[in-house]
Formats: sequence, C-alpha cells, structure tokens
Amino acid sequence: MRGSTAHVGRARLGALTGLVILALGACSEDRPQSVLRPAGEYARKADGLWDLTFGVAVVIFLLVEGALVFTLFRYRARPGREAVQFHGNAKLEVILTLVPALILAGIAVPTIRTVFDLARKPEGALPITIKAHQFWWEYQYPGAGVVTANELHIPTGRPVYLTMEGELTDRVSGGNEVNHSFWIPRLGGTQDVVPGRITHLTLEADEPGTYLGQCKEFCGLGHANMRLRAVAQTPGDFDAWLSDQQQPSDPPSSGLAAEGARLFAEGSQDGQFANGPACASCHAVDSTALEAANIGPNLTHFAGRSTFAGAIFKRTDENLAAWLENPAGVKPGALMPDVGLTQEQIDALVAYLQTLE
Ligand code: HEC
Ligand SMILES: [Cu+2]
Repeated sequence: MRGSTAHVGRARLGALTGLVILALGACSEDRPQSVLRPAGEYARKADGLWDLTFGVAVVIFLLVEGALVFTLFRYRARPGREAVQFHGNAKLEVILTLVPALILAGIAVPTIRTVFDLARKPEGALPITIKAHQFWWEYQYPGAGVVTANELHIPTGRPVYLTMEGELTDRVSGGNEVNHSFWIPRLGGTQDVVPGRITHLTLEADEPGTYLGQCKEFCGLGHANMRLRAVAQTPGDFDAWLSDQQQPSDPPSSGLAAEGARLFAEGSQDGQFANGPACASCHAVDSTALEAANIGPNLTHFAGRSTFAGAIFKRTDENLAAWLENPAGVKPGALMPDVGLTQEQIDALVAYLQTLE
C-alpha cells in the first residue's frame, strides 16, 4: 500500500515538473514563433486587440471567481442555518444578461475595426503570390518575374500583400491538392490556402532579420516539415536581392559541378536515371520564368538559400546528399522521387547545386 502511494506521488511530481518546464519555456527570450512578440505593424494590430480582450477577460475572471469564492465561504453550510428558498429573480437575470451583452458589444467595436483594417489592401504594398504544395512553399514576385521557394524575402518598413492561389491538383501526383495555412506569427496573422480559391494576407517587418513560420493546417504526412522562413531586408538590400534573382545562374564550365549540370539536365541515359526522370523535368535551373519546369521548387538560385525542403535542412553537402539519395527517407511524405542515383552521381549533383547562386 505504502509502496504504491509513493509511486503515485513520484508520478505526480514528474508530471508537475514536466508542466512547469513547459510553462517556463514560454518565458524564453528566443521565441521565434511567438504571436506575443510582434515584429511589425500588422502583427502589432492583432496583438493589440489580443491585449485588450485578454485584459477585459482577466478583470471578468477575477470578479466572477472572487464573487464565487466569497459566496462559498460567506454562505457555507453551518449547523442551524438554512438557505433562503425562492424561485427565480427576474431583476438579477436581466442584469446577468445585459452586462455580458454590453461587454461583448463593447469588445466588438475594436474587434470589427481591426478585422476590417487587417483585411484592407494597404496602399503601396509589395504584391507577392504564394502557392502551397505538399510540402513546400512557392513564392512569385509578379512584375519582377521571379519565382523562388521556402525562403520568402521581403523589404522592411513596407506592407507586403500576399495573394494565395490555392491549386486544385498536386503537381507531382496529379491528385487533389489539400488545404494549407500560411503563418509567420511575428509578422502577421495566418491565412488558409484553399484549393480553387484566392485568399489574402498582409505582413510587415520593422527590422531586418529572419522570421520563422510553419504550415498551420494539417495537410498530410509532411505537414510538420512544411516550415518557412521570411528574410526581411532593408529596401536597398531587398532590391539588390530581387535583381539578382532576375538573372540566370552561371552554368559551371568544368569539373565535378559541370558533370552535375549535365546529369541534372539529361539524367544518366535518355533523360532518365535508373529509377526516374532527370531533375530538369521537374526543376528549373536556368530561369525563374513561370513557364519553366516548376513541378518542384525553382532551383535557379538554390545556393542563395540557407535551407531547403520546407526549410527543414541546412544547405550543407551532407544534407543535400542524404536528400538526393532518398528524399522521403529524410523527410517523410516528401513527393520528390528517389530516382536511383549512384554515389558518384550524388556527389556531382551536390557540387552542381552548390554553385547555383
Ligand atoms: C518528379 C519530380 C521531381 C524530380 C524528377 C526531382 N525532383 Fe527535386 N523536388 C521535387 C519536389 C516536389 C520537391 C519538394 C519536396 C519537399 O520539399 O517536400 C523537390 C525538392 C528538391 C530540392 C529542395 C529545393 C528547396 O529549395 O527546397 C532539391 C535541391 C532538389 N529537389 C533537387 C533535385 C535533383 C538534383 C533531382 C535530380 C536527381 C531532382 N530534384 C529530381 C520534385 C522532383
Ligand atoms: Cu501544409
């Protein structure tokens, strides 16, 4: 008996310690995905509304719980004392209905104002088109004719107006595409990307830096690995980045990388590798034009990205080699096929990919 009580005690202590550690984690300064640390105008608007409603909720909580605790003690059962018996109290019920209704009506004013404010297309905003795929993000800069993936570049101090075009079919399998949801908590709200529909979201970053995000709508096996990064740059740096993106990358002229370029375009034989098509049938490397091969991420400036495959791997030679050897082995659910590469082919392709600046 005593043994099992000690056992339960220890289990409780363990659970409590776990909870405390989890809760304390929220106090960490480095919370890259916290909505409570807005880093721009649009995230701040939503956060301001949250602060207000949370403040009102805390006051109501204290009043209601205070009244409850007071009543429990003040009117607790005592020998020889009987509660007053009555049926209904119209006055009290009217008050209890009216007061919450007034509070809700009061909160509705700033709520509706903020909702409409966030939904409005801001003047002078930079337009970016987003497409969501299983399990990676595609970004298009209309006008500039630039297509890139997973790492979104934006200028600081200027609203960015995102247009999310939900595609109906998955580009690899041809099957139905599913819902995804775009979310960079420190820069703005979240918005679903729905097949067959167009949705919008506005972001803004005050300061240069990297802001992390995540697909927020369960979309299949790779959902947790469908991350994203936003790189905010000063307007000058952003313009320089964008014009770099407009240039084609230089093809390597000799060595291992040149062999990789050949394999990429032609496969090992007749446009094929042992188990699948050449890379170029799914990936563009020479142009960011929309009509270029775009089943997978555009790789024209791949070596300018710090991560790949839904922003989950650092762009190192080792990670790239592991990816090419068996994509779904390192990222469960990944739709890029294992085309059956030899070690020599992998080495050449990695050398090539790392030249695509
Ligand atoms: C059938 C189409 C297809 C073929 C063929 C293909 N890929 Fe991919 N590739 C994809 C898809 C889809 C993704 C996105 C997977 C993900 O992130 O979940 C991808 C992702 C990548 C990435 C990561 C890009 C990024 O920025 O996230 C690299 C690098 C890559 N592929 C290289 C190659 C190479 C090299 C070959 C040839 C050996 C190749 N791919 C063949 C479809 C393909
Ligand atoms: Cu998703």
